Order: sequence, then structure tokens, then C-alpha cells
Amino acid sequence: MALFETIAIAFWAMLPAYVPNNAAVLAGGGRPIDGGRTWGDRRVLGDGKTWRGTAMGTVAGLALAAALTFVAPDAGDVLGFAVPEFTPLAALGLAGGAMLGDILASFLKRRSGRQRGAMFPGLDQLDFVVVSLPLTALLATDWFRAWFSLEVILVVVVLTPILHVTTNVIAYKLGLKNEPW
Ligand code: CTP
Ligand code: K
Ligand code: MG
Repeated sequence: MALFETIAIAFWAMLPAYVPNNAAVLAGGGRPIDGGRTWGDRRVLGDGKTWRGTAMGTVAGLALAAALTFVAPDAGDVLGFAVPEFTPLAALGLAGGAMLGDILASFLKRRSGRQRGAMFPGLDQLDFVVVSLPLTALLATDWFRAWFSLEVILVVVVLTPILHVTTNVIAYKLGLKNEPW
């Protein structure tokens, strides 16, 4: 498989997992998931993980998966190779897994004494991949096997941190995010 094709498929297949975090930044606010509860002397998750942000992030990922599925045949014609159409379970694994990974990362950040917004290099950039890929493999096994070859997974692991850093710096400069990570 040509490198461009691998990158295009990796990017397309991961879009429903990339968008939820950014949508949550735009839609976040309101009641925190942990309801303000602490574990030891730290918050369980912190004020940065809200019900509204999580719900809107997941919905945004699902909506994008539906839109991509709608245009996939035409996109495939233009590109000269097929790109993924998302089954509902694949979409749920990618979008829901991304939000879950982000929440688990905040749990780990609080346990390691990091305040809300503190950076945790590596975890910040890959948390959603680490959960969304296994969850998708579990929920939509055949779909996952059809699209996520070893090469595609390798591209995802390299591409995701680059995209994550870029989008967060842009969101920070636009005043949408409090920190550039
Ligand atoms: N957000 C949300 N719900 C989520 C994820 C994010 O409401 N499940 C919103 C919050 O307003 C959050 C912002 O998006 O402050 C940025 O997300 P993120 O960087 O993940 O959160 P932080 O505030 O940095 O908190 P943490 O240290 O726990 O990551
Ligand atoms: K995060
Ligand atoms: Mg943050």
C-alpha cells in the first residue's frame, strides 16, 4: 500500500476519534462528571471533565462518522482507493473511546498530583488512541480488522501527536483553550 493511501486511511478512520476532544473544548462546561468528589486530597477527575463536554464530544464524533460514511463512496472515487464507511459500533468505539481515554487520562493526572490543565506529555497526545482503538476492536472487530492494518496503526501513532499538538496550539491562539496542550 502506498504511503499516501495509508496516511489517508489512517486519518479518515481516526477522524471520529479526533473530533470529540475538540468538540468538548467548545461545548464543555456545567456539571463535572465527578460531581466535585475527591479521592484522598485530590479531585477524582476535576472540573475539566463535564457531562456536557463528554456528551457533545461523543455526539460530534458520531455525527462526523455518519457524514464521512455518506461521502465515503465519492471520496473513494476521487482518491482512487476505498476509504472507511463507519458502522454504528465502529463510530461508537472511536468517539466514545476517545472521550473515555481523555477521562481516564484526567484520572491518572489527578492521581499523580497534576492540577487541572497541567500537561502530561505523551498521555495528553495519545490517551484517546490508547482507549479508542482497543474499544473499537472489541465492539466492531471485523470492521477494525478490515481497516486497521499494522501500517495504519503505526501511522496513527505517529500522526496523532502531530495533529494533536497542531490543533491545540491553534485552539489556544484562537482563545478557545486555556493551555496550548
Ligand atoms: N471538556 C469537557 N468535558 C470533557 C473534556 C473536555 O467539558 N470530557 C472541556 C473542559 O472545559 C476542559 C476543556 O474541554 O477544560 C479542555 O479539555 P482538556 O484539556 O481535556 O481538560 P483540562 O481542563 O486540561 O483538564 P485535565 O487536566 O483534566 O485534562
Ligand atoms: K486531555
Ligand atoms: Mg488540558
